[in-house]
Amino acid sequence: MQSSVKQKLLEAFSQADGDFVSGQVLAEIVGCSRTAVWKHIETLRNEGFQLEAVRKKGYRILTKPDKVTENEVLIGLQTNWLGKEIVYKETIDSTQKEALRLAQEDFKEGTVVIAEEQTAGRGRMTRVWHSPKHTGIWMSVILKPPLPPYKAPQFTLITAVAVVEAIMEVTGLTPEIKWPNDILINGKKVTGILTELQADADQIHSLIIGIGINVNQKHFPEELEEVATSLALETGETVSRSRLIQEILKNMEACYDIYMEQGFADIKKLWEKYAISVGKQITATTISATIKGKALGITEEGVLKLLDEEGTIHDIYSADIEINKAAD
Ligand code: BT5
Repeated sequence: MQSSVKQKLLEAFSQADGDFVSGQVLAEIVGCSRTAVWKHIETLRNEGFQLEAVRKKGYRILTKPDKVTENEVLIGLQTNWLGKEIVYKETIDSTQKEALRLAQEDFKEGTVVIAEEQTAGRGRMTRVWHSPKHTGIWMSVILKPPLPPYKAPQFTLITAVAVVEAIMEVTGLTPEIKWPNDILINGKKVTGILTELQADADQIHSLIIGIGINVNQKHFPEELEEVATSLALETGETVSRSRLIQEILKNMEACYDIYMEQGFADIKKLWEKYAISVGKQITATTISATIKGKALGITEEGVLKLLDEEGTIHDIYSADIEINKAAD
């Protein structure tokens, strides 16, 4: 649909202020047939508008889609530098890829790439991140902290704290963090974080922090049904994605500033407060081994300390963890 047609239709609905507009009137406004109007209405529905059609009355708008466009996020954003530049894409392969490209092009620290839909959203390693349109937050934040690369994992933890607090603020839910990069509600994954970096041996050039949040999905593909949830499923209400993005960016900026000024200690305390795995019996699956034991906590560098049954303490840098049923 041409954008001028869309604009005319939306203007007509906006003027009707929730009342019906007949197909005939819409056809005249747009300058097309009534059949063409019906097709345009279908297109709007596919874009997320809820439109009611009643015979002899016409069409009326029930809800507009919850948008995450640049303006929607910028208006009301309470940050000093984070998210002041938003790159919005209706559809993209992966916001990580785009952010990585922009970081190489010298886009400023704090630039955020947001997409309505990802066709090749990715998780860690080569895993797929399910990112359907109109329902989730799929975004990547470019940071350029002047730090050595071994500090990068801390940013996953900083981000997790910022996201948990934003979800609490916006929905009243109490999410929990599963080390290193999952946020769960009632044991199901609502958010995944992916931290990627460009660096040389001594210094980070840029950190690309990907955040994927299931916000308003009502269903998941079969393979995710048991393990994934959304904020809407947990609250029973639709949640504003732009408001949540604003809250995340505000928290992330605050956490980042605290971290750069005072180090990791305060963020670590918050992280431990929200983490479910600390003190529990877990199984950690790394690339090379599966280790069972008690999660003792995280180090200043964000490394998980795991005490196995023989009394050996392992440093886990990256793994998938499972909390064992017989947790103590
Ligand atoms: C993650 O990986 O959890 C990191 C996900 C990061 C996604 C964001 S979205 C914006 C940015 N652009 C991208 O392309 N990516 C980032 P990992 O821990 O490896 O978990 C991946 C696993 O989570 C998959 O193998 C599935 O089992 C599961 N999964 C996939 N999509 C999901 C979803 N929407 N909700 C919950 N679980 C999902």
